[in-house]
This record gives sequence, C-alpha cells and structure tokens, in this order.
Amino acid sequence: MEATISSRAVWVDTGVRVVAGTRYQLSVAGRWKDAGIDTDSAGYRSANIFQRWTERWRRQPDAPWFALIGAIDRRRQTQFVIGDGRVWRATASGTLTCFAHDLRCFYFNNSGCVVLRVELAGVDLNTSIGNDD
Ligand SMILES: [Ca+2]
Repeated sequence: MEATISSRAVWVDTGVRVVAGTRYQLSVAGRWKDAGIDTDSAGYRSANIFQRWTERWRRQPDAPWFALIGAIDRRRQTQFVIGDGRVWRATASGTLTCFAHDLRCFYFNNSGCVVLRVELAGVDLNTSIGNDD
C-alpha cells in the first residue's frame, strides 16, 4: 500500500491499518522542502542557531528535522522515526499516521510530498523475537 505524505500537514492519515506485533517494510520515495532546505525523508541537522535553540520543542526531539515520523492513531507514545525507510514492528493495532518532523507552528513554510510504501516484511525468526528498534 502507498500513501502520499504532505510536508504541510501536521498529521497525515495513511489509511493503512497495522496490526500489533506484525513487521512491516516501510520504504519512502521523494523529497520535500523546509522553507529553502531540500531534503529527503531521512531529514537534516540544524542548519542555523534558531534551529539548534528550538530542537527541544520539536515533536520528536531526538529525530532530525524533516525526518518522516510515524505513529499509530496519532498517539504520541507510539511515535517512531521512519526516516528514509526501515523495518518496523507495530507496537499497537490501528491506523498508521505520519508527519514531517518540524515545530508545530512551522508547517506553513513546508512544501512537497513523499510517498510511503508499506509492505509486510518477511518472517525472520532471529529478529521477530524481541524488539527491532
Ligand atoms: Ca517548516
């Protein structure tokens, strides 16, 4: 399944239902822009003093700016970094929701979209036990 994630949306509902404990391959294509900064969904490090000062108020403070972030049903405690793609095990069942990582009040200067592809990951007995993170 694929979903288009706009960088201007505080939340995007992908329409993809995920099931707790299931592993998914998340792949991302495309680029988006934070004001004049062009980046992919892995994101970028603070480019100036203002950004360094405000890092702690971002929605996922340990993630790069403009990293693609996922969550289940928009729940803060389920947030995780998708970045430019990864294998992820769903920690709950619900709808996969996403956003471009930014300060909540700074979505107005964002542009572009990326496309997220969600597929079932192959069963791997070594990594399906325990935490993939
Ligand atoms: Ca912005």
